[in-house]
Amino acid sequence: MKSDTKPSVCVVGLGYIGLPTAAVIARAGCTVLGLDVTQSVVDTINRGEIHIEEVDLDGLVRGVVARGLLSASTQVAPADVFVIAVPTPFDKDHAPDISYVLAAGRTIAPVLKTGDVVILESTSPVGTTEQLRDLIAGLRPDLKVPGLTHETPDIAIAYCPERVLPGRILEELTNNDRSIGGITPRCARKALAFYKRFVRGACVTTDARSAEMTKLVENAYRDVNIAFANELSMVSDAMGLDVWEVIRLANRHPRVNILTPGPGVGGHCIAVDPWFIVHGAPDQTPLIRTARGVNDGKMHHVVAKAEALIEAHPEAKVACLGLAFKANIDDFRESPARFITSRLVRRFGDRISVVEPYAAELPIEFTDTGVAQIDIDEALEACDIFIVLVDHDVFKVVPLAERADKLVYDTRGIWPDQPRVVREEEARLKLVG
Ligand code: SAJ
Repeated sequence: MKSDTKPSVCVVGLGYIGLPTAAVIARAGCTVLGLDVTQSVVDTINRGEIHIEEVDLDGLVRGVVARGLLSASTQVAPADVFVIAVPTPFDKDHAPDISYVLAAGRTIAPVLKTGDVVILESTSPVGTTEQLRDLIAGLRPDLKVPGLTHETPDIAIAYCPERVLPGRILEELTNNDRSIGGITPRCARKALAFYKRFVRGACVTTDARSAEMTKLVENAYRDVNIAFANELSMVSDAMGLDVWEVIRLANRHPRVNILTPGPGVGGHCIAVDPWFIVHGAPDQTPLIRTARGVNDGKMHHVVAKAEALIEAHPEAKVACLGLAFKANIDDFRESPARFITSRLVRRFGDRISVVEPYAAELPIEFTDTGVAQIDIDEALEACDIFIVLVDHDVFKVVPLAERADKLVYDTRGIWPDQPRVVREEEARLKLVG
């Protein structure tokens, strides 16, 4: 592939990362084939539509499909660059599952040709890119692969994780710095040349294993720091302190930046990726493992505290605010709010109503429970107890005048002006030591 021509690209996996990535690469003028195993996903994209929610993605996909720069298929075809963005879940023992990555390798191996670049983007345990390389070497003994030949390899293989935030994916795909880890420095250079076509952030080259670990470290760092905030919130409950006040004051220190307590850690990244490190070095990761335990334990703390509050007011109607795993998005995967609400519904039935503006309907576990999905105004009319589980903007803007008489358990600190009467209530309920 000569450097002045735009490479043809095949993006394997059209999910939350793959589809935006394919669309951004197409917008840069490359011809992109999106590959997915699900025919309905392929058909949706070929209609210029999308199957996931992400700000501005619909307009971008419609445009690049209309211009013939992006198309989707279940069948692989030759390309100059292959970007693998498939899921890497973990199993019940928190062991990473790279079967989708290896399946993608088996899919593209037959069509690889001299000069091609293979880039793995999926969050992966350290050493996965080398396993992908070995798989390709086994399937294509005719190709000289990097790291296994003393001659110039026929193809380049690299690892380049994304670090985008849902809700800001298109902006961050372009502007975030990226780590580009080559199996060899030549591989890193080939991948760098590709990313420079659409990435404005700094593209920092390194080796594949360091790039794999970088991604895991970024998310483990965040999980440990969220765990510190969550532990503070549980300590403050035990001591009858206002954790929001304590954090607000502590963060005025020039070198202290305590994150925000919540009802636990959701999503398929922060709650998952640290386990990849723990699984790789089980005896050297007590802190990372413990942080996971603190964040998962916070969900149970919230359930217990909410149950005590609700039990103490048998006549009260309860509104659970939010089911999403974080603010202002419609992603409910691994959501602490969803877990907590389902536990409260199991205990209190239709005394519980759910306010989730980003859900067209309640998730399946609420079917046949008699639980109503209402909006915030209906909740303010009908409910006495508010369990705030997600910091959606639409909840934040409720003025004190409309909620002053409510009993509020605010796990997100969205209403710092809520009267302290609730604190005394907690003392009466023996929620505080
Ligand atoms: N959370 C808190 N308190 C905080 C921050 C977050 O309770 O102070 C909770 C959130 O409510 C949510 C969970 O943690 O339940 C994760 O939220 P998040 O804002 O950390 O974000 P994700 O999972 O959407 O995105 C993270 C980001 N990683 C980092 O910030 C280091 C993003 O940059 C990554 O690309 C993404 O993981 C990923 O895909 O790996």
